[in-house]
Amino acid sequence: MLTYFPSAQALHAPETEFFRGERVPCFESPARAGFVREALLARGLALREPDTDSRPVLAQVHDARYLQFLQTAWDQWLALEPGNATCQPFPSVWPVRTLRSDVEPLNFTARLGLYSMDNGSPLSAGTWAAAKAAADAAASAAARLAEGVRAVFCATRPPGHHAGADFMGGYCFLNNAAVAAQALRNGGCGRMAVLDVDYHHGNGTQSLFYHRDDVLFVSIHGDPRTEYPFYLGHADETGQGAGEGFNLNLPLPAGSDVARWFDALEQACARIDRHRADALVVSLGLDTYAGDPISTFALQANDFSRLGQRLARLGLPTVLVLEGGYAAADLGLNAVRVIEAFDAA
Ligand code: OKP
Ligand code: ZN
Repeated sequence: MLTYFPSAQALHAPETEFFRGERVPCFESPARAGFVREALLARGLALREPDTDSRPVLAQVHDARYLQFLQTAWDQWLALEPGNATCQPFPSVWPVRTLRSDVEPLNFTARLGLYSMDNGSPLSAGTWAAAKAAADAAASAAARLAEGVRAVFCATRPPGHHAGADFMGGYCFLNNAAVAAQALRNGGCGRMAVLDVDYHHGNGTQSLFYHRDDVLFVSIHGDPRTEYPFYLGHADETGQGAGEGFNLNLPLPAGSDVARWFDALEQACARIDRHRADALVVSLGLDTYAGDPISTFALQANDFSRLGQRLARLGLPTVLVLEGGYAAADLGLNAVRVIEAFDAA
């Protein structure tokens, strides 16, 4: 499978995140990409650098003031105090209900909170460069599909599916899957489907397409009543306005077994078939793996082959975009299982 692997991913390398009240090494690390790279190269897959500037599509997906903030955030942080080069900014205040988000505060931490859904998306010096490169990979993949390529894998980080029009969250900054879907729409696909199989609900992607009938969003994930991102991803979220009926959430209880997960995948595929999409974008989170340190589903190695085979059977031009997956040492092999089974089917 044609695969994009932006070397700029390594530039996003914050050291720590908050976990159970403590600062711990980031789960979402360059090491993840290293294992993916090794596994892909070991299978003889060529890795490409992105070749398409995602800027025009980013301007369709994200708000201008958020893009401006994200691109300059690290420099703003350094401008406060040179010593900030060796520490990480975290938001500590958010404009929740009754507070205003239309006025951009002058205070940096207040701006960071305005553009964040949580304190779990640490920034580093190269965050913009890495996130932009991942979005460029998504735009590049869409361009290849427009040329007739059947399937493309974006082996990218940071992930994107929690990022909305004007906020970062859950290790995500730019919504790569939404960039791929929108770029495909721009390229002439009338109807798109996005299938999100990450353990966590893709709240950003859902919100970006919630009012639209041209991009169907389907997600299988841990029930948000107990699992991140908590505030979106319930079964009764079906879309709004023109988008009514074009959002399908399939939340599963934490700890659900493999059979239940594949039952949900069948429901998801049935809905995608009915949409008669011209192309498919898969938010390929691999944190449904039994060995994942922050998730509770139980997929085994061979289940990722089964997933790849089922995705291929949808019979659609497909962009697969890497999202989560934190059992880093097994991440590469699990990704390879999905894409090799897809190719073989
Ligand atoms: C991102 B993706 C606490 C760890 C949990 C939220 C999980 C983000 C998952 N700092 N943070 O969907 O794989
Ligand atoms: Zn996830």
